[in-house]
Amino acid sequence: MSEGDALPPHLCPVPQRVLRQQQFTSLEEKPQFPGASADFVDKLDFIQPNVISGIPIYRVMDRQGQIINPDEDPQLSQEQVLKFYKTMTLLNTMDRILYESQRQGRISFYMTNYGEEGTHVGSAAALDDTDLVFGQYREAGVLMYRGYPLDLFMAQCYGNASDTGKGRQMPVHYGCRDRHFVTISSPLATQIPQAVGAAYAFKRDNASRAVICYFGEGAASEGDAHAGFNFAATLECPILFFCRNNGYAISTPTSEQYRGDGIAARGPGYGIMSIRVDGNDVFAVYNATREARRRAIAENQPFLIEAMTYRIGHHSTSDDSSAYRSVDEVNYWDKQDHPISRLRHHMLGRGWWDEEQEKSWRKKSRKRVMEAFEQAERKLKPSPQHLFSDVYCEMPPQLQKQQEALARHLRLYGEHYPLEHFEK
Ligand SMILES: Cc1ncc(C[n+]2csc(CCOP(=O)(O)OP(=O)(O)O)c2C)c(N)n1
Ligand SMILES: [Mg+2]
Repeated sequence: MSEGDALPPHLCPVPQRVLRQQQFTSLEEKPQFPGASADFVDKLDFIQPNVISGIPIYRVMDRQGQIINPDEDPQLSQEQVLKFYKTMTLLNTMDRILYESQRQGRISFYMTNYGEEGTHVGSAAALDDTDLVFGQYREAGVLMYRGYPLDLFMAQCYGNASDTGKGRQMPVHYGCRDRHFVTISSPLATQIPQAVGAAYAFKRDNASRAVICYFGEGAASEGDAHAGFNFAATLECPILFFCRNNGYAISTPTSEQYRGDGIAARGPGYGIMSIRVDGNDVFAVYNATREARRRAIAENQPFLIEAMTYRIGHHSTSDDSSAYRSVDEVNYWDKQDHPISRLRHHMLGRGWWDEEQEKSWRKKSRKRVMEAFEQAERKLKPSPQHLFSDVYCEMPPQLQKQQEALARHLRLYGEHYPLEHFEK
C-alpha cells in the first residue's frame, strides 16, 4: 500500500489524543528531537553510571530507637506503635513455628520473613485497607497487619480444608479477596505488570485507591519489572513499587545482581519519583510509604521505594545459606540491626513497654500460634475433586473426563491412598 492510499475504515486509528503542536520555525540551533529535551554540546563525554550513585538512605530512628530529627517523628499513638510491635513479633513467632514444622516434615515448604518485619508493617500501616496489594511471597506481615487470622495462615501452609485456596498452592502463597491481597504467584516479577494494570484501572475509575507492588531486588532484574515500571510511568498510574532489597536473591548477592546504585537509581531513568529508606526503621518505611501513597493518588503518578534490609533467614526451607555467606554477617543483622529490637528500644525509651510486658506478650503470642498450628494439623485435607474446580466457569469436557478418571481410580485403588485424611 502506498502512502497516499486511504486505510479501510475498520483499520483507521481512532484519534485518542490531541496532536501536540510543535514549532519548527526556530532558526536557533536548538534540538528538535521528540524524544529528549536537552541542549546540544560540542564536547564528547560519556555519562558516568555513577552520576546517580550514593542515593542516601532515609531514616527516622537511629539503631538505638531514638528519633533523630523530631520533625520526622510520625507522631503515632501508643496504641498504633504497639500494633506495629505486636504484628512484627507475632510474625516472627509464626515464622519460627512454621519453619520448625517444615523441618519436622509436617508441611512441605516454608519461607521466613526474619529481619524484614519493619518493611512489611511500616508499609502496610501507611496504606488504606482497600489499597490493593500485590506481593512477591515474603510479605506475610502485610497480610497479618490487615488482620488475616493465624488460622488461615496455618490452613494455607497445611493445605487443609479451611484453606481458601483449597490446598492447591504451595505454602506461603496466600491470597485474600476481602483484604485486597492478590494471591501470590511464584514466577518472579509477574506481579509487577499485573499490579500496574490494576493501578491503571483504579485511575480510570477515579477510585482514589492505590496499588502497592512488593518485589525483591533479584526480581527487579526480570524483564517484567522493566515493562511494569515503564507502563506505570507513561500511563501515570497510582502505584507504589516497593522493593525489599534484602541483599540476596537466593544465593546471588547484590554485588552480582546489578552494577548501578541499587534499585532506587533506576527510578529517574523511567521518570519515576524514587526514594531509598532504611527498611529496618519501621517509622521511616511508614513515612515514605504514606507520603508516596498520598501523592500517587493526588497526582496519578508512580513511586519507587527501595527499602534496604537484610534477609536473616535462609531463602526458603530448600536453601542452606551457610554455603554462601558467613555466620558473622548474619549475626550482625540479627543482633545489631534488627527492626524488632530497634522498635522495642524506642518503646522502652518512651515508657510504653517494659520487660514484664515483653515476657507476657511473648508467652501469649506463642500460645496463640501453637493453638492455631495444632488445630490446622488436625483438620482434614480438601477433597481431591477440588483439583479440577475453579479454573473455568464451566468445566470443559477434557477436565470432566480427568475428574471422572480420578474418581474411578480412587474407587478401585483407594486403599493405597490415605483417603481418611481427606474430605469426601
Ligand atoms: C521467573 C523465575 N525465575 C527464577 C525463579 C526462582 N527463584 C525463586 S525466588 C528467587 C530469588 C528472588 O530474590 P529476590 O527477588 O531478591 O527476593 P527475596 O527472595 O530475596 O525476598 C529465585 C531466583 C522464579 N521463581 N521465577
Ligand atoms: Mg532479595
